Amino acid sequence: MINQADVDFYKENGYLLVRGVFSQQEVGEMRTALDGILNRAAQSKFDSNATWQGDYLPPDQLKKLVLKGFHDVQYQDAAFTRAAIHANMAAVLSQLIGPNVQLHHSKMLVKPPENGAAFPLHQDAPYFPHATHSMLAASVHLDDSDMENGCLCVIPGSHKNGMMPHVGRHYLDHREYPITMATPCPAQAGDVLFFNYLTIHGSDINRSTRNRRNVLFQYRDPMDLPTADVHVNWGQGLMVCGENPTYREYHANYTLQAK
Ligand SMILES: O=C(O)CCC(=O)C(=O)O
Repeated sequence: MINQADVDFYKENGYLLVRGVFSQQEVGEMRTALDGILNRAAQSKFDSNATWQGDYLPPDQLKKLVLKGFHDVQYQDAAFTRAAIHANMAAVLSQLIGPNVQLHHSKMLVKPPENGAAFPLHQDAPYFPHATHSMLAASVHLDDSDMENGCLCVIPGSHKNGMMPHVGRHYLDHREYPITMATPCPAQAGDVLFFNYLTIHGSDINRSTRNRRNVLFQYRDPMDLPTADVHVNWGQGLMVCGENPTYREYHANYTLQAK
């Protein structure tokens, strides 16, 4: 899927867009699976709007925004289990992370038309810091995305600067790091944007009449251990066949123990 020049690009820039990782048929299956999760969540007590709160937008604008941001989609539908371990994904991951790759968690990021939520620029590392920074996100595009419908944007090379102070662990100071300073990464359905968890990234509001549906998988080298007892999730509960008939949240109850 990728060559040494791509690996070098990732190392230098902290991100890599890989085209056509998933076929249009596979994208279709994931869209259907995602609709199923949205429907089951809507009928449960766990339905919610996951739009990031904060001072990065005026309150009247922020309150109109919607994000369906449910976690661990592989617990809900086996289409995402297949995606998480897809041969093309594995081929890229083993070149970017190494021969051993472990799923840390996943989430769906559905920005509905016209009022789909924004993500102010941030790193993912403060949410789940690890010792050797092997962690990366693989954001699978289920729709064509561009600046109009809030595509992902990155600051190339920013992963080299280590972990930075975030406002309440959420995002960087938006006055110093406006979304406009990042490089847009437009992509097509089936493409995957890989970016290191230290790479500064974010996305703008979906102002278009189109959906912007992404599913993001976080992976790491299993030898890269967490340095804080946060977001601990060893990947238990994978759906291997069929669907989870009721929408329910699952949380691992692990604590870190020093040996
Ligand atoms: O999908 C997006 O637009 C951004 C998602 C993101 O930055 C995150 O979940 O950390």
